[in-house]
Amino acid sequence: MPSTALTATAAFQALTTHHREALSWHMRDLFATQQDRFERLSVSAAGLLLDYSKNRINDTTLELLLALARERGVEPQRDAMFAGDKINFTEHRAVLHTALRAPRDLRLEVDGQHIAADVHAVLDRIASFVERVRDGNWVGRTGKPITDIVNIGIGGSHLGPQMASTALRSFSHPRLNMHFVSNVDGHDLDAALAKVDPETTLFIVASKTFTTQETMMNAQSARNWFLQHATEADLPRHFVAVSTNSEGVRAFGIDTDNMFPFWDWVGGRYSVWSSIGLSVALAIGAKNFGELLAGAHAMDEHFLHAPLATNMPVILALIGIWNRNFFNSESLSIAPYHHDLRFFPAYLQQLEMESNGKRITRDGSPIKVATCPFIWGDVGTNGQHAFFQLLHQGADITPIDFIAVLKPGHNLPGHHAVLLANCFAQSEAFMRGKQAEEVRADLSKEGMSQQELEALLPHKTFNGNRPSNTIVMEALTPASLGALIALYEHKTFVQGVIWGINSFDQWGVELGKVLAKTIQSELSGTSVPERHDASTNALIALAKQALG
Ligand code: G6Q
Repeated sequence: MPSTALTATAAFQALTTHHREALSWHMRDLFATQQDRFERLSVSAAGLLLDYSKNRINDTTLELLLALARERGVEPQRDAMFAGDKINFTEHRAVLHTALRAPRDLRLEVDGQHIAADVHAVLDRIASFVERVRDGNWVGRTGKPITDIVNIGIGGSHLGPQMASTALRSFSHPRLNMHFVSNVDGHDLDAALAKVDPETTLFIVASKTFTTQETMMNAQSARNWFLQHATEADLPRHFVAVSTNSEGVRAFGIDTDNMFPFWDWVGGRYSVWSSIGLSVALAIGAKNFGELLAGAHAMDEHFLHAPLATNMPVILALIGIWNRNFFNSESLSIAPYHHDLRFFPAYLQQLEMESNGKRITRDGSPIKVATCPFIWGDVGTNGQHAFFQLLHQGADITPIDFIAVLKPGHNLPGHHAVLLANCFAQSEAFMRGKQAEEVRADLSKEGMSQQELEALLPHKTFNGNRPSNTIVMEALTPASLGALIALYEHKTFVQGVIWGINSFDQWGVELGKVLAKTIQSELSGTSVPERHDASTNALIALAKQALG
């Protein structure tokens, strides 16, 4: 593990010098002078293609970035993660989401636990449960098959299941409607309960710790709602749990026979591959869930064995470092051109921002450079009619990851070609821009007066030179989605290694879990709290008055 500060490394310093030169480049010229730029600056792996040619890079940039990856120890740290070393040292935990999608014959033992045997024993249990629900043999209390699944969980126990179930909608069982309840705001659960029938609904209480306030409250309220229509004896047919905490599950009143376990070496935001993915498996079936795991495993194998120079997660990470630490891009926009991927930006928001939203390095000292950019975005083409204006002409330069799917999952003629045309046209426009001469020519054709033309010119000119990556897949399938998620997981890991931070703890989230407790007790008490500032006291008083 490197102990040198990132900024003191030879590679970082060389990149700083090189960046001064890069400031004068325009990507239009780079494309004009390098005919094989796409061939040179694209890579394929696990059914995905990454086109990173529309970035402000040349061969030297890549060489220097790869040298940085080597100097920071990406390869040995990657190997340590896969081998089960306790790289999450602030929580004394191994980080083994890759083992969740490894084949049965993986030989890996951690703390005396034969990892693959345990993983596959749970996967087998999930498969048999899932098939019983899907084929109608698991019935509700009145003998009717299950029609609705309500996943109750938050954060890592919600975003992955919701994103993946939605993404794989066209693989879903036609009888099963999926619902996802996360927010402690009762409107969330209320809206879901309004849509379901207690006779045919299965609730999954998904919580690694089984202590998370929001999930426990929602689960309790769902249980109370259910018991208005049924008896305690009916609970086992309608409530199952996913957790690492069997005591908590039992105390809540769910039989541990109906609990699907996982392990402390699975981080919440990396847990969709574990039992936390139960709702996904119910939606798409055990075989397709296996395909999702296989797609991720294919990306794992690529990440583990491909040379750094052709290693897709490594390259995606290094491009991000170049944009963040040298061009100072504060955010990264994610633009999936597929409606079923609409929750993917939010999923990545947690994956990257919770993993790398840190400013203290592994040796406890503050980092001297920026770390994770803000991750945000929305599906194309919707974003084009809203925030893309800023991406084209705003004062900040925001890199974009476009995600394009070549074949649609529907039969509506015409739509998909229009969708893809928009995706490719946008990345081209961000790269090329529109030069003053082109604008002038267009406006002259319209017969505009010279004076008006000159006044309009700066507004209609686009500098371009705005970077983007395009990730392309043939079709949105369980396997390609698995590979896509794993790509970003490993990208996140590589960036964490380069920044020298622990990507696998989340003390800010833990803080959030306790912060509200003081005010909550004050809200339910009788006296007006006085220990806060005037603003907070007044807000509490308002809420107390309203809540009665
Ligand atoms: C994920 C985070 C966080 C977590 C939720 C839910 O990496 O730790 O988002 O997943 O707070 O936690 P539980 O699953 O324990 O309810």
